[in-house]
Amino acid sequence: MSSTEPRGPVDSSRVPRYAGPATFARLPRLDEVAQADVAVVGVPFDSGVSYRPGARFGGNAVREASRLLRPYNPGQDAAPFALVQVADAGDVAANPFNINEAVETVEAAADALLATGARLMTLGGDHTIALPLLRSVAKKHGPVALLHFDAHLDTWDTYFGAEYTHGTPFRRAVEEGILDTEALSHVGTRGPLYGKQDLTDDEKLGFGIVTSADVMRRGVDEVAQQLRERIGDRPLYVSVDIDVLDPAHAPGTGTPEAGGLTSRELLEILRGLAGCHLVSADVVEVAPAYDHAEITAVAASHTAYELTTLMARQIAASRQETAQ
Ligand SMILES: [Mn+2]
Repeated sequence: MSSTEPRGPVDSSRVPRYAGPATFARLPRLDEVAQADVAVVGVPFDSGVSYRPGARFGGNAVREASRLLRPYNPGQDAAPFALVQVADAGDVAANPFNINEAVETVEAAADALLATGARLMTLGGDHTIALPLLRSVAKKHGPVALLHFDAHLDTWDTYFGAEYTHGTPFRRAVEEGILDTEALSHVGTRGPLYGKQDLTDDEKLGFGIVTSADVMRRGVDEVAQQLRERIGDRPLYVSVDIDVLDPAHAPGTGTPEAGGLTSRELLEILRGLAGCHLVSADVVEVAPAYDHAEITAVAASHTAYELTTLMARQIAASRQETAQ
């Protein structure tokens, strides 16, 4: 094997999938490869939650569930770990007692990983961490398009006077000018709000909303097509709060809402984003203490797999273009 060939997952025909260390998809660690094109990084931080805590354990639960992933993705007709080097970058050590310091730590860690040329596939952690991740990505790419899968808007102003919480990252991001306000979408939104003003405020920030009911009525292909048109060729960040899924598909999360997407709908919409310039992504809010039979962690691991595949395909395609 030449040094330029990606090092893939542990061979499951030799070592059973339940054996050995639980890196994401049984891939090598970042320190075992020369360079990674996609770095899977955990952020075990949940001090920004407003209801049930526990997402600090999400990243490792997703890694454990990701043992079941196989190297070929038929949904996208691609073998992502053969196309590019994907590696597990371990966890960011964020201060659980100081949110502002944790936000700075996550931003610095993301800066360091992006500087190596890798794109980030981040496993949360609560949704607070999307803000420092977006800051870092915007330093590299300028303001990015955002596709935000979530039951909630996460554009509230403050909670108990705190500006950095898991319900506020995207308001802060718009205020900081790190999002391209021509291409902001929430998908899967539902559930009761504090008032109609929440929706008006969100619209003023520039967001379009595809509700959970819209997905049901229009279908995944039409929704994906509309999202692709809105995103165009802009650099895109995708943030997936696992509570976008119905509690039947993701019980292990901090702020569940009835009437959500099925995991099949979410995965299919993501596959429909092929061709977009996905520069980094996160999957957050997996709280394993409320999970059953790894339902949520399995859904999250497949979500991260689809996102990783999208990045791998896009990187490989742009390399082929450059080579020609
Ligand atoms: Mn959220």
